[in-house]
Amino acid sequence: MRQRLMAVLLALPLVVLAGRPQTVVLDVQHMTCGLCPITVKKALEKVPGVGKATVDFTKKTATVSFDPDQANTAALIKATTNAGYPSTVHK
Ligand SMILES: [Cu+2]
Repeated sequence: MRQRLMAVLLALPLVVLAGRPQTVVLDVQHMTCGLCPITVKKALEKVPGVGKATVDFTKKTATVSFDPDQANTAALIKATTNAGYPSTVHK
């Protein structure tokens, strides 16, 4: 009984800390060939907290869902920029 209570108490903070996933669309520059989106996707998915990144080569955008407690838009932009693809938030 006591052990179960302890387990519940220990698990609680994790539940509280887990933020809702947030999604952002980035305009990505310099994607000139079909392999570029793969590079951009990989760079984004390496950022801690990023769940899913999809890159649209035709629209030159990247749609990224991430945990706002671990990642933020600036970190995502930095990741694509470091990979050679500067990006900005799509408006
Ligand atoms: Cu390319």
